[in-house]
Amino acid sequence: MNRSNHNPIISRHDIPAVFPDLVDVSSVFNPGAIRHQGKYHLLLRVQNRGRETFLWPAVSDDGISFDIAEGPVRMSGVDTLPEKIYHIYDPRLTEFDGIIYALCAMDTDRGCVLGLARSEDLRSFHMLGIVSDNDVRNGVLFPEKVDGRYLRLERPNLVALEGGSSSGEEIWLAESDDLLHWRRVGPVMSGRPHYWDELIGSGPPPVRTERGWLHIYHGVATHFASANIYQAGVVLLDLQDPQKVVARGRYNILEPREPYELTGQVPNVVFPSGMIVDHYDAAGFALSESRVLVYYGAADTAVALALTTVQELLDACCQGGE
Ligand code: BMA
Repeated sequence: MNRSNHNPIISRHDIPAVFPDLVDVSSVFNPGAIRHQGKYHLLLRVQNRGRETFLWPAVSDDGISFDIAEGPVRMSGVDTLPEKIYHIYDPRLTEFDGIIYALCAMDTDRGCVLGLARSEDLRSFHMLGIVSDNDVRNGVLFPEKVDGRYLRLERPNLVALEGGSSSGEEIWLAESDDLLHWRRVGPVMSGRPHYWDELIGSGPPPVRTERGWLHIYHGVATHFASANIYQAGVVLLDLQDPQKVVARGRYNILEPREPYELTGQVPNVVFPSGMIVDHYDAAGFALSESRVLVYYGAADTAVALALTTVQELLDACCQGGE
């Protein structure tokens, strides 16, 4: 993928001050992304100096230059949840019938769970509830039903990282009839010990192409002495049976190299969380020559953009692949 010349496209200086909670914020990263009514929308993860988390909308005509909203989103429904929610973050955005759904990670006293919020305008959200078991992160909805069921990918956090946080080495498929109650179907893919993607988790929601579901994920190399390295890679899943991997690239497609990726709150991190394909055909398949915009968190500090095409991503799935 090619980095935008404007990177990082959004940094903490771009977030307007909102008194008293959000003045001189610490970071903005891991955005959800969606094209809605002809505009490119991001839902940014912003942290203030209290290390509290806010979701913050931004909108653009070209996908590169964003207008940041005056303030964070309004989120109703959180106070009525049965437990304390410390942070709502890393939203992945999907639209069904004009409603935008944000599937988010939420930190609770029993670990990280997935929360599902809905919005009609990307400014006000309503939290529908906790929609996963304990210790799950990186949930992404498929953009349409398959065999009459909603599907999602999710990542159980079964691996404890040094320093206390948890991660995982498997991405699972789950299904639902109503978006609220989910059943696990089975594992889709595992990390590859010793290589670039030892631990893995979904990036943005999968995209439908004629060759399969195109899916960008992140991989963590843990075998370096001082720091984990977060990179991005790509996999193709079967259209009818997304539990089946059709092709998986052997190489990462983006790794931390630029100063804004190497240095920050968490060094050595590129974390893809949003992906927008400009053009689809009449049947809803992403066109192979279409531009693709991939939004990622850089070092858990800023938002960056990488550009590619559907065809280049498909090619990358097969490069040296299985
Ligand atoms: C993951 C998540 C992400 C974060 C990444 C790098 O486990 O916590 O939110 O961007 O680590 O720190």
